[in-house]
Amino acid sequence: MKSTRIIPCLDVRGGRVVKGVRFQNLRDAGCPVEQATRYERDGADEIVILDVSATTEERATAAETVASVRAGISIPLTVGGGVKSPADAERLLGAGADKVSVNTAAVEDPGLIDQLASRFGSQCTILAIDAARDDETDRWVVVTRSGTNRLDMDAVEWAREAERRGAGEILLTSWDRDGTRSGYDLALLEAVSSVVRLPVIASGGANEASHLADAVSAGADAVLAASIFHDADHTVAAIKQELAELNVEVRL
Ligand code: 0VR
Repeated sequence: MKSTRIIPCLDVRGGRVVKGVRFQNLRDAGCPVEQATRYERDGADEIVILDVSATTEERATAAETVASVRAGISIPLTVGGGVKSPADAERLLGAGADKVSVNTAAVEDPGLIDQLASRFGSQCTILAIDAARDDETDRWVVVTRSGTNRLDMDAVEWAREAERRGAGEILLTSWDRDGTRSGYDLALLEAVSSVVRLPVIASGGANEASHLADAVSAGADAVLAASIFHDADHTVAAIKQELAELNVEVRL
């Protein structure tokens, strides 16, 4: 049985790690290189860097941050945030990213997924979906632009379209759960992982090992977390040990 990947996420702005709740009230959460090297040492399987810069000057340092994190770790590195074109992806892959995630730009131009997959391969092409629960219509809708733009677009259908277009993985973030430490949106994970064959990375809401185990039971192939690792409440090693005790297959 394939082991579940534990993936710390560094939301980065202006060269610093930041963390908020539902993508708002971002506070400083340290140095990306220090965090990434510590996570690798503690047993992280992959690292995701998400450039959540709001302005162009904040974004300017993104490729430098990727290169400096790359120099410090050897585990797979995925980078996303503001990727709008194959040229953007090429710059990040050139700076040392193994995979690139696209979110808002792919919603606005779904053909970007096909272009990235055909140019760099599906294994480099991650579609990030930020999804918000819409109880009125009993579905999850896609949100973009860091959650400020709520679309009349079914998140489950979007995941299926991304698979058809050649995405290699789905990074599925619950906007409702992001930063709340209330657990992943398990119904969302089940809804998406039951209709795509792609690996699904659970994201948003993790607070303890049982949340990560629940996400795996709901169909996640990998679990991403930011808050719990940045605030050092839990080390990656301790979380992996607890997951093993919960009979979740992890690389120890
Ligand atoms: P927690 O583990 O709950 O902290 O969240 C993990 C994951 O959801 C976040 O690190 C990441 O997806 C948040 N994303 C965005 C953002 C953060 C700030 C601004 C924008 C965005 O657009 O995804």
